[in-house]
Amino acid sequence: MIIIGEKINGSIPSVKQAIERRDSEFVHNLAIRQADAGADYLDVCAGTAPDVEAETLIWLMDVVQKAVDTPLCIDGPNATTILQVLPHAKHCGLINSVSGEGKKCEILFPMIRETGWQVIALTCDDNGIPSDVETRVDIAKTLIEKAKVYGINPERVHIDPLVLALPADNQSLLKFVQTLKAVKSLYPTVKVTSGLSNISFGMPLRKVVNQHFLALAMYEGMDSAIIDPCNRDILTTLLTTEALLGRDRFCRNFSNAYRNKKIGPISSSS
Ligand code: THG
Repeated sequence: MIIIGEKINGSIPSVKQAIERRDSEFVHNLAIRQADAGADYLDVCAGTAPDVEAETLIWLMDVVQKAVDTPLCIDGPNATTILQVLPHAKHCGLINSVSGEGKKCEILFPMIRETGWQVIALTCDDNGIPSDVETRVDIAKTLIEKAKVYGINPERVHIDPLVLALPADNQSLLKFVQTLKAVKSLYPTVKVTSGLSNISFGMPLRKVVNQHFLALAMYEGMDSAIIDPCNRDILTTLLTTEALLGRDRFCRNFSNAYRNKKIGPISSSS
């Protein structure tokens, strides 16, 4: 499972404050903690007004890259901003994101043609976020084909089917799974990703719902997820599910994480 650490995001109040104060120690610690917890990529999202987004992202990227060698996942709503900050990345990472909206693909794809950059592609377009599977798969198809035109192979694309909140759409997980399966049957090497928090919006016990979403989505073939790897419960679900799916030989990761007190209930001994 490819882990994208979500914690360096200006929409989280403590991070917003750290950004405003240019508190590099706070961001540095978030980077170290997520990398130690096993993050493969670190999401960086400024969450500021567009006019200061690029300079904020560049500051975040510099702080993170001084702290760890983990590649970045550059998260922002604005394709031209992402384009502007890309040269500040030490390693090729993930672009978060393109979609069928406006000219995002046309702005970003030419720049990552012959590079190792990967890209998250959201299944929405100028008509918004579709709630049906068919339109999502159509948009995914369009985005993957567009990427191919620029020499970006499907394995460099992570499709994010944009999960809706379960109270708003009772079939939300099922539609996510159907989209995943349809996209993968068309493009076996494409990756499917998701954030965890949308599914539980408006529900009690959000973290429990998120954990179960993660386990089910992993079982159905989700390749990467945007999560808080420092959250003990989430990491417990993730490593348990990996072991159950036969992806952890001798359950070594699971056992090591337990021995190092990274997973499991805080007070229990079994
Ligand atoms: N898809 C894509 N990108 C995304 C999302 C997505 N980027 C933003 C978001 N969704 C994923 N990032 C976050 C970041 C923080 C939180 C939720 C999603 C959050 N954090 C709490 C905190 O840190 O205080 C709690 C974290 C926890 O302990 O679980 O809520 O869907 N492509």
